[in-house]
Parts: sequence; structure tokens; C-alpha cells
Amino acid sequence: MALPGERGQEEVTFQRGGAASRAELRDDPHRPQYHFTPPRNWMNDPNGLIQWNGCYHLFYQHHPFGPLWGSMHWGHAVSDDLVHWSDLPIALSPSHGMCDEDGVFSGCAVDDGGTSTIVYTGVRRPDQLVCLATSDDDLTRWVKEPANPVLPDYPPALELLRSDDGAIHFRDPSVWREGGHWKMIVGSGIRGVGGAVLLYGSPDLRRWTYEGPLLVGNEGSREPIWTGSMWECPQLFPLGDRHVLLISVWHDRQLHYPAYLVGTYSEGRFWPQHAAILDPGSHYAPQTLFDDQGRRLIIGWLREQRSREAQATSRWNGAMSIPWLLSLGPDHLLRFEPAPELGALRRSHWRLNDKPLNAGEDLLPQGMGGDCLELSCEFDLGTASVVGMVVRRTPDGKEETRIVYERDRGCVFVDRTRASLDTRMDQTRHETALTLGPVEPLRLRVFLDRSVVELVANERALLSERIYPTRADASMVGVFAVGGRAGVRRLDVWEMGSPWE
Ligand code: DQQ
Repeated sequence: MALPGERGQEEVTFQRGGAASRAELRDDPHRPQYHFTPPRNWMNDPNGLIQWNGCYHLFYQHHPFGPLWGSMHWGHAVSDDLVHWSDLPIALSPSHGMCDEDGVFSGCAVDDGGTSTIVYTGVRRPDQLVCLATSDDDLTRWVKEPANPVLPDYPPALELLRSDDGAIHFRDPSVWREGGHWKMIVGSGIRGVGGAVLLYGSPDLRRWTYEGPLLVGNEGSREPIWTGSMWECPQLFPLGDRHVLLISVWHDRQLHYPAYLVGTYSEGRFWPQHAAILDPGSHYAPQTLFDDQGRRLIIGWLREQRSREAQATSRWNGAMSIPWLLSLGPDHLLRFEPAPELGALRRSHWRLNDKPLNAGEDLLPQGMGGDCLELSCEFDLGTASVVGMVVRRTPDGKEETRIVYERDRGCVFVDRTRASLDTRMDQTRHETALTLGPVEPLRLRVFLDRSVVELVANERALLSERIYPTRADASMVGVFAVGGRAGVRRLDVWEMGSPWE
């Protein structure tokens, strides 16, 4: 048997077991069904999102030998509709004695004149350097470039942030074609200054020239948002009449949140005009894809929010967000719409129209509910100070999760204080700002998938959280108002099928 981390027998066996693992884990009450999860064991960042011969390829950071973060490989799945996925063999594994022997970290995939090419982070402590791999067989078998690392050094005259063990924070290359050349950005941080995105140029993906920082943050500033000391998984892309720079904020060994800046890109620099947190909840390290329908899609990693002990004894870890379509609103901030392909999973449907909501009362329609649902609700705020939805509620109310809009404070959050009788799960409240116009109704769209609550409010406030109810009867749903009368204009609830069945 091959050693863990080597490409060999163990890995092949693992891949053959993919369908069996999925079947075996299907009844785990916390394992999401229509949010992508690994066949088993650990998964984190989406990597190398690419459409190839009409199919969507999702690679992901993966530890194939355990449920916690460990030796990083690239897992791989393919789909022709972003909803039904098939597992493919592991695409990349660390190579003993090579510049990625300690891990194949995040990166991207591009079409190099017909050759599919992965640009990834090869880790050999303390180095994190840019490496390449190519495929000539529909993205299944990958061959590493003999000259790896193709970017063998760091930019001169910059004091890059190092971690306590000396590792240099320089990772997650993202590459695009521009003016007949390749451009690449790499996530980093400048010691004592803040997160940084460093820009390179190349004629052939193999010879890179440093062109300067695309943008450097200020870790001491909280305006308009705090962006910490290091930026992971950067991506720059055009949207509407601007460019968007996506980053994931890392600071002091903690993963904070994905954030984005909207501005202009010229002369090798990014000039930010607006900035916001993309999702303050469990979402991290998202990546986008521009598809053949001209859509900019985003998918991120939804982290577990249960105790480390619960994670260590689980046989899988991590889920992907649903694919969201991105656009830019008139305020130059992002708008999020669920990929319409998800509609293929809708099963039974319930609807309520024009129902008054009395202050302090929950409206819990009998017979409506489940643990894999899509919910869409439009509220009239009336005189209420708070309105929201309840999901995963037991008939006796001992477990329930509340999605709350607080009008005065202009925010949405998921109240998880009673989400589970198991109090070891994380109950931190993450708020996302939402100020409604004077006559604007509140519109909530929620994608509930066992332990995932992923939502968008009024197409502009994104929030995902994880919940771990203990009771099988935690399936009721409802709506509520506090502090005054409100109304439900329309509530739609769909039971969602599993794409794996
Ligand atoms: N995860 C990868 C890194 C990246 C981080 C390692 C973000 O490449 O910076 O698994 O979650």
C-alpha cells in the first residue's frame, strides 16, 4: 500500500470507494444533501473552478485520509448542471521530495491554448511557491511541470508576513489572460502593514515577472471594513462597469471572512471605491467562474461550526455553498441570485399568501417543513421592529433556529442559541447589514440543507451558518413578527431532493 500523501494504491482504492462512502454517509443527519460535500473526510477551499467541454469542474482542498485539515490534495468533481456532481480521481497529491511535499494548496485552472493547466501553491516548509500541472485527458490525469516551482522566489524588497514556524505567507495564485499575456495575483501580507495582493506577468505561465503590489491593505484600519494582516485566495474579475477584488481575510492564525472591494483596475493597480464583507458567517475562500452563458458564478467553502471533537469523530467535514450568480447593484455592491439550475431539485411545494403576523406570535403552518428545503418569503414590515423565519423547530420548541431581521439596527442574523440541544456547537452571532428603503419589503431566500442555513436577504446580504439539531423531529418551519404587526405577502417552501439519488 502506498504511503498517505503518495499517489498510489490507497488513493485509487479511495476513489473507487467514493460512491460507497456517499451511500454510507447519506443518513448522517448533519450531512448536507444538495450542498456539495466530499465523498468522505476533510474538504476546504474550492479550487480551479473551470468549465471544460461544457462541463463544470470543481476541484477542492482535500485531506483524503482524515476528517480534519491535514495533508492537502486536490479533490475533484464534475457536473454538467452545477447541481448533480460525479466524483473523479484525486487530481493532485503532494510529491515526496518535491516542492509540494508538504501540501498542494489552493490555486486556479486555466485553458492555455487548449491545454488545461492548474496553477497551484506547492508547499515545502517554510516555502509556499507557485507550481503548474497540465492534463491532456479531459482533466482527469494531471502531470506536474518538471520545472516546478515555476515561481521559485518571492518579490524582492518586500517584507512578507511569516507565521510563527517561519512559513512565508505567499499563496493561492489566480491567473487570467490579458492583452496577449498572462497575469497572476498571489495572496500575501506585508509585515506590520496589512494584507497584500501581488501582481505578476508571464508570456507562457512558466516565466513570471513581478509587476508590483496590486493592492496593499492597512491592518490598523476598520474603515470601511477591517481586512487583517494577510489575504488568502485573491481573485480579480470584471463585473458590470467595474472590477471586483475578492479576498479572504486571515489574521493571527484565524480565518475571518471573505470580503470584496469594487473599483477600477488600471496600470497594474487596483483602485478600490467600495468594500464589504461578502458573508460574515461560515463562508470562506470563495472562488468565481465565468461560464459560457456569460454568468459570473461564485462558490465558497462553508466551514463546520461544531466542536473540534465532533469534527474529529465525523467521517466527513466541510460543504460548498450553492452556486450564486453575481451582479453589481446601483450602489456598486454585489447582488446574489441562486443559480437557477437548483430549481431542478424542487419537489413538494407549499404556499401561503397574505397572512397577518401578530406581534409575538409564531405562525407555524401544519404539515409544512423538512430538513432540506428552499424557502422564499416576502414580508410587509408593518409596525414590527423584528420579523423573521423559524426553521428546524421541534414541535415543543426545544430546538429551533431563527433567521432574524432587526429593523432599527438594519441587520440580519441567524439566532442559533436554541439550534441544538448539544451546546458544544458554535452559537456565535454573525450579523450582515441590511437597510431597507422606506417602502421596500423584506425578501428572504433560504437554502436549508440539514446542517446548512444559507440565505440572501433582498438579493444583497449574504449569510451562511451551520446548525446541528439533535432531534429528528426538528423539521417545522414558520414566520414571526415582534414589537408590532407585520404580514407575509407570500411564502413559498419547496422540499429539495438529493442530487445523489
Ligand atoms: N486554504 C489553503 C490555502 C489557503 C487556505 C490550504 C484558505 O492555500 O490560503 O488548505 O482556506
